[in-house]
Amino acid sequence: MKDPDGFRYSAQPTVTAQVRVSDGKLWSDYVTVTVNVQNVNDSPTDILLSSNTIIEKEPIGTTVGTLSTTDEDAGDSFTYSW
Ligand SMILES: [Ca+2]
Repeated sequence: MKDPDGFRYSAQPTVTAQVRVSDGKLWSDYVTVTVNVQNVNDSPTDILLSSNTIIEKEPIGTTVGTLSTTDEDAGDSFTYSW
């Protein structure tokens, strides 16, 4: 069984399909099968900076803004580097 768009837990955690089997002579009735899609970690998709302006001559260590991240996995925590 293949999903043409790829299985995505966030879009559809279970996939249901109608399946019919043949012995080459006769077809059986349709049966419904359900596939449970297991969630895996996804990469963060965006980084936002709440403010990008600072007044000149502010002391070293002054906060310019706060970074936040978009990630579809609830509860993930993030580290930033540059
Ligand atoms: Ca993630």
